Amino acid sequence: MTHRIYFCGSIRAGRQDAELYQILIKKLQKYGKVLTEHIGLNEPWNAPHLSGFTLGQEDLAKDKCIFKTDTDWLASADVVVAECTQPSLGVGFELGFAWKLNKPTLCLYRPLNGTGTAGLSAMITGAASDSWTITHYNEPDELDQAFEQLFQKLELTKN
Ligand code: 6IA
Repeated sequence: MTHRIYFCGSIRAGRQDAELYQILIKKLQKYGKVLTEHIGLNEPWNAPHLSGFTLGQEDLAKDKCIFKTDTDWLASADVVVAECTQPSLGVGFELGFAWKLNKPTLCLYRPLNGTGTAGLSAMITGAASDSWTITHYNEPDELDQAFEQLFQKLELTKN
């Protein structure tokens, strides 16, 4: 079955992990359609549906467009996967939105990344439940099993 996967990662909050996002998105594409594939691009603003945007630009009309597209995609997603290491308001917002909609969610965090934060927000770890998983890792290949489990569980709940 092809799942609709919403991947979250930092954009305006910093693009340090862009290459990692790309690797994770490739792994997720084995299981279905990643709606937010642009997050892994070196220049997401060059994605067809985003062309015309620039990183530092604040343009209310364009931001409203992004908000509408992303919240519609989130509502239609079967599962949400968020790389939470680079703290991002947008990712935090998306996770709150996903939580309210009871979306199966996997939050990924690299404790040894050196961003200088004191750890993952209590608002993310404290939401842990059967359908809200937090996985710590250091290298992307460590996630293969977590992804396999996530999608196996999703298959079971869908059938
Ligand atoms: O606060 P942040 O920008 O770091 O928020 C990143 C999260 O919000 C991502 O998971 C995205 O799904 C969503 N998001 C934030 N900005 C955009 C965006 N901007 N386009 C699509 N999704 C976004 C377009 C302009 C940008 C490429 C410069």
